[in-house]
Amino acid sequence: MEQTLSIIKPDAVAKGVIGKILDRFESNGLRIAAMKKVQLSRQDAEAFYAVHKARPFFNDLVDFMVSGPVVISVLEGENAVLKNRDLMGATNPKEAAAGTIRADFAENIDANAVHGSDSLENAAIEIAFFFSGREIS
Ligand code: IDP
Ligand code: MG
Repeated sequence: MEQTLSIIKPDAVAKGVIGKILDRFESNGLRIAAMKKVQLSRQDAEAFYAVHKARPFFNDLVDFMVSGPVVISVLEGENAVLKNRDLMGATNPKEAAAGTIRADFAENIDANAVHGSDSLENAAIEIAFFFSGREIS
């Protein structure tokens, strides 16, 4: 059993597709072990995406992530990290495979509907960033 961190980004929350995206997880063997809807502060977003600090898109990414509320969840299941990445599709929705969350719900690489941890190691770091142990069950 693995756990991974998912964020439904501001574009998807604003579109009203929280339920449709959560259904993709639950219908594909990923259990929701924790969940909350949050308005991130700039400080939160900068710290969460610190690995991308040197990238040219960092400021746009932070602006976007604080542009509205997000839904953050811990997903649990077999191969949860990779399974979530498969369900999400490619970073650029234009390259995302048919039937993936990004192909179905995202507009462009800036507003691409979801975040998912990219490794088991980063999943543990990202889960601890947003949730205390007693919030996960
Ligand atoms: P991921 O979300 O698929 O793991 P990362 O490379 O970790 O993709 O990038 C984090 C986020 O930064 C992406 O989801 C996307 O919103 C944004 N991003 C990545 N590359 C670009 C880019 O080339 N232009 C604009 N935004 C980007
Ligand atoms: Mg990433």
